This record gives sequence, structure tokens and C-alpha cells, in this order.
Amino acid sequence: MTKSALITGITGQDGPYLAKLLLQKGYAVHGLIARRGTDTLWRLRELGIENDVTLINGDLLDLSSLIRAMQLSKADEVYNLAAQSFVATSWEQPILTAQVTGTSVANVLEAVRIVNPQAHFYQASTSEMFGLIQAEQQDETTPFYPRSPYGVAKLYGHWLTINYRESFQLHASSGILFNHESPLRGIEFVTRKVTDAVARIKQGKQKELRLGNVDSKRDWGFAGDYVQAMWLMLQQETPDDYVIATGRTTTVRDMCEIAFRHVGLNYQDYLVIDPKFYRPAEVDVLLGNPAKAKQKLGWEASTTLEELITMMVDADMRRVEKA
Ligand code: NAP
Ligand code: F7E
Repeated sequence: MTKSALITGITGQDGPYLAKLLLQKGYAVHGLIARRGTDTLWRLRELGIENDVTLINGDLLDLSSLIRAMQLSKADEVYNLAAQSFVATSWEQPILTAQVTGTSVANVLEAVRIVNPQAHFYQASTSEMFGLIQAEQQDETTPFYPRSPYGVAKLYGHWLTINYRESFQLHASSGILFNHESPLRGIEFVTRKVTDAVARIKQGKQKELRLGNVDSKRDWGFAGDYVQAMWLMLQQETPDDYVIATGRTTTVRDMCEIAFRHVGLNYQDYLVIDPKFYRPAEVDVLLGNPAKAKQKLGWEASTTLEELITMMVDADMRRVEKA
């Protein structure tokens, strides 16, 4: 029998990669779509699956729309990827972030519990919950210390997922995913901001790149690898929480160096530090330990940072050329 999946956040970075994976596995894929922007479907189009998924109008803030989406999709698996996910914005819109990224998780879990409590549920948790890190390498046992309204909101969703698992025996799992990027990454995030700038500078359409804290370190992986871990979590007999990471951390500065070098440029000739991009509180370093995911899910990252960044630069070179 064909399995059915419902993805919230299908128009974001991860949604289309996950949708494509599920389509390849023979699922009927449904996506919740808030229809606020002008060209919200560009990522689904880039992966060539725009016409292969069923879109259902709805918003995380509206429980009735989520109940309707559960009924229409008859979902066996629900992936809750929707969020206000940009950390910097979370200081400018802390209450919206609390509602969309935090308490809305209760809406999705309630819709699952009310319509189909047998459905398997995935919550998009984040390494931002570790924030001011309490261990050099973070795993599932590391205490949380969020450093932004986004991190605080995600912590609510994370614990509520665990609570619904324990209270109602839902098959609810949380993936504590470290930063993952791709050519479909939003332009406001640092990797894509850099790869887009590299393409524009190389093609004479931009003169400099203005960044904030280039000393912060991130454990960056490829989104295409990370959606496989989401699916694997929901195929397990028992629900659980998993850290998904590469186990390598790199400064923003070194990531810039990789990106510029790929087109034969030196980042030092173009980088301008602009305090406008500093954050009120920073997460200085993140480094995940994905040992549990490897042992229990058989998952490990298969794309290096160099492969990821060059893939993104190449995609942006093509986009800038066409524009
Ligand atoms: P993203 O590109 O920012 O996508 C967010 C998605 O949520 C978009 O489809 C957006 O729709 C949707 N959305 C926002 N507000 C909504 C609302 N009120 N109702 C319904 N949909 C709404 O995020 P991503 O990078 O794909 O990440 C997926 C999830 O993983 C997010 O929850 C993120 O917080 C989490 N996460 C991401 C990373 C990472 O490094 N990428 C790491 C850990 C965890 P519009 O397009 O219409 O705005
Ligand atoms: O920043 C520094 C910035 O915005 C990375 C989200 O997907 O991953 C993401 O959150 C680092 C930070 O990602 C600029 O200060 C310097 O230290 O790409 P980012 P993030 O904040 O790590 C986590 C896991 C999530 O869950 C989130 O949803 O780069 N940085 N200069 C800059 N960052 C940006 N965006 N722009 C700059 O100009």
C-alpha cells in the first residue's frame, strides 16, 4: 500500500529534498503551504517535483488548518519542518518566533493526536539548543543552553515532542540537526550569502562581501544527506532523539576561504567586517557527535564541506550568469 506523508515547511530548504526522497520511495507526498510570498515554489521547481506533490493550504498558527491537512493527506508520517528559522530575525520578532517555531509544535502534535495518533511524527530540533555549549562535542546527553529566542522556542518544541511521546505514546522523534546547507539554502544564511557573493564578485556584479562574526564555528553538512536521517528516524520501531552532524567544525572565515578559492579569488581582498551583522548573543562554536545516529540508524554524512561549498558556488555561478 502507498504510504502518505505530510511535510510542513515544504517550501523551505529541507522540505523539497525530503519530498524528493519520499517520492523516490513511492510515498504520496503532501505539503502544507502558507502561500505568503510571490514565488514560494521555486525550490520544488529546481528539484523538478513541483507537480508531483499535493499542496494543502494551511498555517502552523491555525490548528484547524492542521487538522484539515491531516484529514486530507491521511498521513502515516508527519514531518514538522516549518518554522521561523533565521536566528537573527528571532531577536527582532521574538513573539512571532515563539509562536511559529515554539508553541505551534503543540498544534501539529494535537492535530496528529486527534486525527491519527498512529502516525509517526518528526520534529525539526536544532543544535541551536546547545547554544553556549556545555560539552566540547555535543551529543544527545549534553545539557541545553539556548542563546537566542529561536533556540528557546525550539527547546519548547523539542521537549513537547518528548512529552507527547511519554504522555500519549505517540511515535514522535526529534532530530537535533546541526547546520545543513545546499544550493536551496535561503540567501540570508551565511553559507549562501557567501556563495552568492562569490558568484557576483567573480562576474563583476558585486564589489565586496560584508559579514559579522567570522570567528564563529559551525558543524556544516549537506541538507540532501540530512533528510535521509529524518526518514530513517520514522522507520525505527521505537521513537527517539538523534544528533545529526558531521563531527567537524570550521570557522565562517575558513568557509569563505574555500568558497573564494574555488573561483580563483582570495577572500581577504573582498571581506569587510560589518558590526551590523553581529548578534546580541552568539553561539561561538558547535560540533556534533553523530555516533548514536551511525550506530542505531546506520546514518553518516557523506558530503564534505569542500564538496558542499563548491556545489553551492557552482549553482550560484549558474544563477548569476542567467540573471
Ligand atoms: P527554512 O528554509 O527557513 O524553511 C522554513 C519553512 O517554514 C518554509 O517553508 C516556510 O514557508 C515555512 N513556514 C514559516 N512559517 C510558517 C507558518 N506560520 N505556517 C506554515 N509554514 C511556515 O528552514 P530549513 O532550513 O528548511 O529547516 C527546516 C527546519 O529544520 C526548520 O524548522 C528549522 O528551524 C530546522 N533546522 C534547520 C537547520 C538548518 O541548518 N537548515 C538545522 C536545524 C534545524 P514560506 O516559504 O512560505 O516562508
Ligand atoms: O549563521 C555568523 C553568525 O545564519 C552562522 C539556521 O538554519 O543553523 C542555522 O542557524 C554563523 C553565525 O546560521 C554573518 O553570527 C557572520 O555565528 O548561517 P547562519 P545559524 O545562526 O547557525 C541552525 C542549526 C538552525 O537551526 C537555524 O535555523 O555565521 N555570521 N556573518 C553570519 N550569519 C549570517 N546569517 N549573516 C552574516 O552576515
